[in-house]
Amino acid sequence: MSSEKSRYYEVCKGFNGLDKVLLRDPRGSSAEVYLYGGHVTSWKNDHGEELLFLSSKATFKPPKAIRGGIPICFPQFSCHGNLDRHGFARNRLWAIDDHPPPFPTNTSNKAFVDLILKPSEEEMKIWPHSFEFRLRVALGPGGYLMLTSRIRNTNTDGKPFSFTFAYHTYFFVSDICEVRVEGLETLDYLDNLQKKKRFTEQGDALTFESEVDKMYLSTPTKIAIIDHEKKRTYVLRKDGLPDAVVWNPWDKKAKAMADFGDNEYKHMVCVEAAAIEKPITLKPGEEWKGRLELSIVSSSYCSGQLDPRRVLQCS
Ligand code: TA6
Repeated sequence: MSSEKSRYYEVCKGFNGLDKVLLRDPRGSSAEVYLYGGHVTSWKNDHGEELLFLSSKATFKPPKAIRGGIPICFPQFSCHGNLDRHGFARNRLWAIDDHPPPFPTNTSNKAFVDLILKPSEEEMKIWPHSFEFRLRVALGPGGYLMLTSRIRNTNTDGKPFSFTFAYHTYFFVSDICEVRVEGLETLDYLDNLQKKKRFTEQGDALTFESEVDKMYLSTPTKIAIIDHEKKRTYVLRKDGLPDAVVWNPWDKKAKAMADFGDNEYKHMVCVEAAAIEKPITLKPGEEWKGRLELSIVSSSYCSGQLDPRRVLQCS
């Protein structure tokens, strides 16, 4: 590996000796990706502050998924099918892809890693489809984090396949009661706490005072997560992912999850870029691309007024 490359990229051992890749941007921001699950577990700004929530009780023991960071739900979101919840990609070992096909967009990023997942014989028994899932995780100048998934149907039997998908991002927040999510107002959603009954969101920002598990349909490509206390706004941009899921387990569910601390619900919110309502169908040879870009803006960016609408309107 060239010295140039190692400035931005390093393969090392993480928890339980699992392989991980460290990405570094010379200005100080960084990210960590485990080959187990193709799972981003850390994203830090150029002050070294962690921006993703990772449970203090997360287990790094296959086949259990890692609790926190950005789990990848594929080929099934939640219980939308007969596979285990959220599919199998998050509890499989991915490989580093040293010879990825040319990347669709011209990018100046140097801090990136390409991972690849192909089905094992085991998978083919439960989901009889041949595919190539390429994931690029990139840390941009200025510290934004970008995940680009390219999924290709490589079936040789002429069969198409369909799947649902989510980047199940756990954002770190200082106090969930002080968080607002902007960009989902007036949209229809399916409430997972009410047998997926369909509702229309009220006209104001989403705030949190109890368990939330909602699947928003056909959302804008930008969503803002505002952490008032931290004077920080996460801007989530997405392509190829029409839906968005918002989740906080609150106290009871938190206590019921072994790999989650009883009070940790106060410091996380999941806002997940997803394709659920209309499953994606690929014929052999076809490829789908789903992109997630996370960035942060501080309140000063909006001249002191934390005006999320301006954030969503800004470039
Ligand atoms: O994305 C929200 C959700 O589907 C919730 O219903 C909740 O189950 C959460 O995912 C976590 O799922 P997990 O399988 O990681 O425990």
